[in-house]
Amino acid sequence: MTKLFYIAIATVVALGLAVPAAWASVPSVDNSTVLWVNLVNDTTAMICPTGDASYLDVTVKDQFNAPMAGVLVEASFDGAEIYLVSPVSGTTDISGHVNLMIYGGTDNSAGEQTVTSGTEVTCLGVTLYSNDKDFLSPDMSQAPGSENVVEALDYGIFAVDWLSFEEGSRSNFNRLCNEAGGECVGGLDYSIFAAHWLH
Ligand SMILES: [Ca+2]
Ligand SMILES: [Ca+2]
Repeated sequence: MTKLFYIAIATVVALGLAVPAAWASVPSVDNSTVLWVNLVNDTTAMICPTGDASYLDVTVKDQFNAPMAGVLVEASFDGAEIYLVSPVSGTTDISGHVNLMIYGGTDNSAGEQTVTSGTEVTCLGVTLYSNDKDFLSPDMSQAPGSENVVEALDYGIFAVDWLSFEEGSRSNFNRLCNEAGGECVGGLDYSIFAAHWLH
């Protein structure tokens, strides 16, 4: 009887130690997905202070391919020219899903070319996604009075770039050229800028 008792205790202890380790749920890079939505093209994202442009669609699953609900997901940007209104983060729903809206603009005062930044998405210390993109924004000026709002100073930059032939221009919002006479910043880009006016 005593021997059986010790065997039982030993079994419980062994299981007690092994079970939590085996069942601990951690985000799996292979089973999770991070997708850009509303990109301008494959290499270019657009951000706006009101968050109505490109965003990240994230689904977190663990090593057993089970959705991880209620976990914090964060996105960070290493480009010095990215000006966020607020941290980009969110908590997953019961399906392990969260949309990370990006509220922010860029500082394009250094030159006409657009800015490039790395994007990293993490959950519970696990990096789910890491990649570079070119970032466009109608909020191109972060000068005093223009921080994270699309207003006159941003329009001033757009006006300087108007009818530019520079394909990589900060004001080439649709990433298309040859709109009329071969220029890259034209009426369609103005329409996009106007749609974000005072955002
Ligand atoms: Ca601005
Ligand atoms: Ca264009």
